[in-house]
Amino acid sequence: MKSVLAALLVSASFVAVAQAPSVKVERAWARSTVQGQDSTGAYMTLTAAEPLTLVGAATPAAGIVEIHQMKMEGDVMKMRAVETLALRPGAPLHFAPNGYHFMLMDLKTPFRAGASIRMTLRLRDAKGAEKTQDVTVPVSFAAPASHGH
Ligand SMILES: [Cu+2]
Repeated sequence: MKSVLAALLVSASFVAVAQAPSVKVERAWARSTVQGQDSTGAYMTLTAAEPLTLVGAATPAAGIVEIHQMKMEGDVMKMRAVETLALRPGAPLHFAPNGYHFMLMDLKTPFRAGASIRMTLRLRDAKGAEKTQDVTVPVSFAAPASHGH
């Protein structure tokens, strides 16, 4: 009886996770690399349905993933690491080459255009519970065609 209940609980939580992606992920892409290059950037637009904090990301394709921000300081463009990023419900957060981006370092394989990598986003909800979300990120030389610009 106990094991049946446990099995029911496990399948119920599995269904809940599968049905409720924490964040809508759009326009994900990672920049292809040239020979000898051991870091690159990954970009996407994240829209949360509830207040969430992005606390990190990981991918089997890279040893290190950091959240970075490009910012003008005076007349110099600087890149710095950001520990966490708040996602406000319904407000898209854009990761792009000239702003926030995922910095993928210690790459395990070349990033070839046309391939894709898997990334896992680590998120924390308002109650402090951590969850993860898997994202498939296509690799390309440049951002995918935009919407009507
Ligand atoms: Cu960076």
